[in-house]
Amino acid sequence: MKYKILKLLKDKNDFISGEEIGDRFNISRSAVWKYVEKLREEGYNIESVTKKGYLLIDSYNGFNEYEIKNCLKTEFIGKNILFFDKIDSTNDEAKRQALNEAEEGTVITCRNQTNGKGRMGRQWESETGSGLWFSVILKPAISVKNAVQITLLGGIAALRAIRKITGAQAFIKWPNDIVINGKKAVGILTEMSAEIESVKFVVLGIGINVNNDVFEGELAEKATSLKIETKKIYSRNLILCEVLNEFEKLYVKYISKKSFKYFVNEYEKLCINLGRNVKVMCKDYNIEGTAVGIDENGELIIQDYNGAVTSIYSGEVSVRNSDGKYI
Ligand code: BT5
Repeated sequence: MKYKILKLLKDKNDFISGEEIGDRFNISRSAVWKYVEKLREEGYNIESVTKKGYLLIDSYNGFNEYEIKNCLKTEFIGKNILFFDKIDSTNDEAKRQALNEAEEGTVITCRNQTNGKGRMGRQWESETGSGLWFSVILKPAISVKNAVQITLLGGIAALRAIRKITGAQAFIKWPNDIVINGKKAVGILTEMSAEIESVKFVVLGIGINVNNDVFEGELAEKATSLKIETKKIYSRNLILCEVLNEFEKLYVKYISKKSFKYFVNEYEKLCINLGRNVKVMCKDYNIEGTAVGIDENGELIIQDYNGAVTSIYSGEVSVRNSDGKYI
């Protein structure tokens, strides 16, 4: 019912009285008021004026399944959406759902993520009501070593969506960040369950700082949001739909071509690492050099200062920015 009232407010685009809404849906005026309160709690800015009724001022902070379904253009990604007001981690929930036979393309998202995860046990700060935290369950028939390519496709999809919606000069920092003006706005965490060599399922988790106003502590220096960078507020519904729309196109092509090589060109153009000095911390060793390309497996190609060329499959990368600082 509350979303029927929301639709009415949107369509009307002007004041509408509680009585008129009540008559339309055969509910009392006090029931209308309760539903309007619920919409406000979800972030909708609805004004009420005596004798005039209710007016929807803006919907930017409203984030829910109803709005997402309205703007999604995909065939299968996000057809099944599990929307939570609060959840520990959308990746953890996605893994639980996948183990419970959730279908491919299932999307888990939430308003509040209480235990957002980064890589290697790190934390992902998921402030209430301002960011977009979601995970997609995928069941690609790929080998374990290729699963990292899903992270790269997720990066391209998120980047395309962010550039299209915000116009921000965003870049991918291989392998799992998107940065704007040298600060991190997006983090991606891909996890999987595998049997010997082949993947059973992959969970692609993406965190986008959308309307955050400020970052504190250690994040003050290194994190940013779309709002901080562009001075505008964005609808998380719209950004989620756009990322999923883009991701489905990429994923369908990836599955049919069975290779990452068709994406290398675009990835290289979007990647901030290339041509820059980088320091990479891998599991057992560190490398410093110039990032010279992405190979057809999605690995980062580095030429060290002795001229030796190595490809890195995964690692912790710092890139030297134009001001000489590493980001
Ligand atoms: C990542 O890890 O960047 C992966 C983040 C993935 C988050 C999504 S949200 C939806 C899904 N559900 C989850 O539980 N996770 C995924 P990593 O490269 O390890 O970076 C983590 C580091 O980024 C932290 O140690 C902080 O320094 C920094 N960080 C934490 N929160 C941040 C934020 N909101 N914005 C920017 N940087 C952040």
